Amino acid sequence: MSEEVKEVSNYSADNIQVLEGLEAVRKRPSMYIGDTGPKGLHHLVYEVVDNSIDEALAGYCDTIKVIIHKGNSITVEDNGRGIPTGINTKEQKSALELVMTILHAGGKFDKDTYKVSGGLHGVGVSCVNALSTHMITVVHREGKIFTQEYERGKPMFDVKAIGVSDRTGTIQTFYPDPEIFTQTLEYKYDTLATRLRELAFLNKGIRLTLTDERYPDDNGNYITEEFYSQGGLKEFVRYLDGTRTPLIPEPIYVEGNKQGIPVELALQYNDTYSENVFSYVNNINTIEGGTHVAGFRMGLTRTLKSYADKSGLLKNVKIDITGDDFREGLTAVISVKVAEPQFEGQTKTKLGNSEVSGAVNVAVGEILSNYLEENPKEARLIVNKVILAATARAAARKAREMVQRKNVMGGNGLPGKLADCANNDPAVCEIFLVEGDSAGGTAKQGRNREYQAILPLRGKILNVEKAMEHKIYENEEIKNMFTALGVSIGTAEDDKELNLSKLRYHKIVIMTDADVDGSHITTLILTFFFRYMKELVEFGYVYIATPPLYLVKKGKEQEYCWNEVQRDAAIQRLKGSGKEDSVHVQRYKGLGEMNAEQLWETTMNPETRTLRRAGIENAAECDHTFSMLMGDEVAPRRDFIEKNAKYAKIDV
Ligand code: 0RA
Repeated sequence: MSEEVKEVSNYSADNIQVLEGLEAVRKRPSMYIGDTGPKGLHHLVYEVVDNSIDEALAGYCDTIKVIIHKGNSITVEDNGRGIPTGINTKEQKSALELVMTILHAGGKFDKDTYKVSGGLHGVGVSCVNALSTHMITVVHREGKIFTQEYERGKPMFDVKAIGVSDRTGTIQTFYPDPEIFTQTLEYKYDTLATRLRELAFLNKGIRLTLTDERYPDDNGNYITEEFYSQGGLKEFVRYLDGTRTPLIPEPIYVEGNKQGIPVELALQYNDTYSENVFSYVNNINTIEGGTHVAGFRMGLTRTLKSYADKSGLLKNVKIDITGDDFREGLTAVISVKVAEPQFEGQTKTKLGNSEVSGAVNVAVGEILSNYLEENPKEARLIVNKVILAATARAAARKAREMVQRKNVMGGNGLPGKLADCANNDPAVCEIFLVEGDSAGGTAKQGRNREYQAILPLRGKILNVEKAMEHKIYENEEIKNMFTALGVSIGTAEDDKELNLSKLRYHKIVIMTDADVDGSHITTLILTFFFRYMKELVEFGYVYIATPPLYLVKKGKEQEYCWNEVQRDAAIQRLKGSGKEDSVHVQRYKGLGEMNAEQLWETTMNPETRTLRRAGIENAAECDHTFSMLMGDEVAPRRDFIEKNAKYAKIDV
């Protein structure tokens, strides 16, 4: 939260200027909800849900329903006590009206509630009200139904009773304002579902449902899902690991209050080599980590090290074991609730409160040392895994040094397969990673060689989810990618930091066939970037090309189509009054079926192409997806590909 927001709230505490408060939100919405793009739009929902979560955490609510209506308005309904509707004597207004029309009003009417939820910006429901053309609040409370409605944050009438009720709860419906959300008003089901699923894991026992009324099926039924977790973070860890093979039967789990700080954490080791530690403070994903993560690492290293020493398992081990080695193949989630969190860092998602470190350190130490004492068989599995990690690390360092050395050689060290571009300003340069030599050839002919480079990749690239680190640095295609991109990795023991200062292209475009094999290869390459060059994805350098699926032709007229709807429309258009059989439809099975000119025109020319940018919207969900796509089980992968097939009529 920025300082300025705080000022507004302190100011309004003793001198409430309702309209001015909400006008400020409308004037500078990004200051309150981050941005006015899709992120900010979805943030409105989280803001309202957070209030209901708070009511649930206070112990008064166990069900929260979210509905996406036709036209992209949203309803959030809970079965809590209902926002108080009585008249606040000081302001001579209904408490409900104050909550809905004053920045940060929520907490002031209920000082006893330990407010632990609250989204990243934690600005309250009045902001949602300010940024909606219309908002309707309905409260069931004290045997009655109360309501009030608003237009762009301004009450349309005083709070009024409109009926009797035998339940309690709050129902909020809002219509995001197109004057504010100019980019899009469209809610993404999956985005909301992912956040509600996450909230369910983080707040066990709360039932969250999502219903989408926009696209009923043929029988008029809506898509609806319920998110509920009894096991909390233990189930979250299981979910994240998806189809990875666990090392010990059950995640190690602890929930408790340490030094006055509620700490919940779960951890499991699996048969991969990557570390996946996710952390939350007050239900907010702390992407940049912070004191709670530091405490976790200290506690883990300290406890495992001392157990390993004591148990004699390290007797014949000559190499040093580092902190990293204790976290290879580790999946963990840490969730703490902090009364006054200090968020630092670039994205304000790094916890700064020093007192939290000790609390988590103690919590993980206690649970882990008990576990190791009571489960010697599992303890041995874990320690042996750590020793293996330390051994492999030595090999990996050697392999990394090889890649590094090759990079240092400069210009002539570039891979032979790379058709480089003439320009050497990374900001304008693009590299296409193309599946197969033949498509690579077409792309070389079709490209603009001034600023477009082509790197053909041979067949399936290594599945980095399943390979040990040194194998990855020894893989030919991967080495080629590192050298072509000009990216290197630190070779110091504990420094695997990516060096992007010599990155040679600011657009890295994955270009594969529009079929199942192609999307699998895209996923493999994305997995590699996600695991080994995450920053490239985070900085938005990675793109996916979208080659067309069809060419519809009649005489000299022709249209490219990317899906069946476009194809059928094109057929209709070209058919015109003429005979249908004069229209010819070609289905592109792969990039290789296009000639150089066609590939340029449809897929590579910046004027006409569509690139999809790869992004990490939600790191935890991303991890789950990758583990599932790259894991051993075939069925979930097939389901996912079928569900997400960008290309209809995919041949699975
Ligand atoms: C303050 C006091 C009380 C309830 C709430 C806030 C409340 C707020 C929201 C927002 C969404 N759902 C909510 N449910 C409850 C109740 C005080 C009392 O009844 O004694």
